[in-house]
Amino acid sequence: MKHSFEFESHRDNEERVILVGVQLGSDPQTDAQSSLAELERLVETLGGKIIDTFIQRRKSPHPGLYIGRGKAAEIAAKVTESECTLVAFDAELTGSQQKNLEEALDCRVVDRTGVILDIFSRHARTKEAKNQVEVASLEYLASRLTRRWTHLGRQKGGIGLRGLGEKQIELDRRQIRARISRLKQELEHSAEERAIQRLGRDRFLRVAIVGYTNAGKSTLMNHLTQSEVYVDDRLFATLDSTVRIMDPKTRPPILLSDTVGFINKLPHTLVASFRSTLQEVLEADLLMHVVDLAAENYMEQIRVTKSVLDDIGAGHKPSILVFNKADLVKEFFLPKLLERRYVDSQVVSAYRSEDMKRLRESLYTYFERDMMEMEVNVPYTDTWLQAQIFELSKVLELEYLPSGTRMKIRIMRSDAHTLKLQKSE
Ligand SMILES: Nc1nc2c(ncn2[C@@H]2O[C@H](COP(=O)(O)OP(=O)(O)OP(=O)(O)O)[C@@H](O)[C@H]2O)c(=O)[nH]1
Ligand SMILES: [Mg+2]
Repeated sequence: MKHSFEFESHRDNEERVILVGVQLGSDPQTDAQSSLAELERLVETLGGKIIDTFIQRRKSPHPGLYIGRGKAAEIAAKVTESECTLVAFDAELTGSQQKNLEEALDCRVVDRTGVILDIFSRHARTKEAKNQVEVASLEYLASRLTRRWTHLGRQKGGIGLRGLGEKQIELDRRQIRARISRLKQELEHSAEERAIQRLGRDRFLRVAIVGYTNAGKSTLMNHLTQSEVYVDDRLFATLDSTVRIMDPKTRPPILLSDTVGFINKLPHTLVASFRSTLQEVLEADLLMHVVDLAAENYMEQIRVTKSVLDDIGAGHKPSILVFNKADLVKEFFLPKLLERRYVDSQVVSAYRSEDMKRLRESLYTYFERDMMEMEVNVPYTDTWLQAQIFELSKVLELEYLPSGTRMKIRIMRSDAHTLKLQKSE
């Protein structure tokens, strides 16, 4: 009986993973425990089974092994005893640290960046997202090309970019560089296409939904726009940016864009290669920063999101904070408290239609501050201007006079300026 149970739990391809976290004295801001819990979710997203967890407190990383020798020996014993197939470090390891650890532990080793890159490469759907992830992954692998995967590779398709690694193992650095530059050229091309698409949306008001992974960005996007963007309770469900109109009736129309989620220690190569997707964020008129109120460390998630926004140059953008998943919160006083404490914030549940209505209204009110009321007289011959006015402004009154159409409108100041509208007498 025991034998068959053992057989069941050792399915082919199932990674049996030991997690290792290090609380560094030099970095008291991040709490190793919650960071490790997050790595656990990341590894589980990849189908790994966690069999044990280790945490070590150190002043600074050991140059050769990251962790201390004693700790390494302790983990090595556990690896053998538990038939572990992968040790995942909640850290960014150098290529040589990773190699030394694999020797010391006699087991494959992956770091946090490798895990995140693996999730991204599995979740990428469009050609552009796939290329972006491949560039980031190749850059990561280029610095750690060794033969260790052939030596330790007993299973296929495990965690940590092995698919890509095995494919690339025969390639030398020069070939990798060549592939990276070809991919970058393709990405350049996609970026140009994106820029052209954006041009067409130039006059619309643009809100970019940003926030930590799994905060509910896609769900909010769906409920605010009544559309169907892919939602999943897994990390990094969305890797492409999607743009939708919030309510076809408002003038000017408000566009929402959903984009890739952020995470603590988001690999820099990823941020760099997702630059064109993140361009949507840079060009938005307003950021809607979504926070998962049900996450224990939501304050930390706010901090991380802000620092990624700073990194990509969007730190100065006007933003509103949307605390989501209020339906999961038991403290009934919390919503009031948060809304009072943070200016321009709102506590919602994406599942409550009254909350979505209120959020839509506050987005609209936000832009109303920059709108003005004016009366214009448009000659009947100027059909282009008339069309623009109908597209971009809310027409309050309309009267056909011999000299043209007299309109009372509400319009964004900037649009009135670009259309060179003049108040009629
Ligand atoms: N209870 C509750 N669950 C929510 C709410 N909003 C979203 N969720 C759930 O949270 C999970 C993540 O939602 P997504 O919309 O995929 O999150 P995301 O921010 O787009 O995540 P990534 O694309 O991975 O960055 C899903 O299981 C949703 O159903 C909410 O208001 N209340
Ligand atoms: Mg999403």
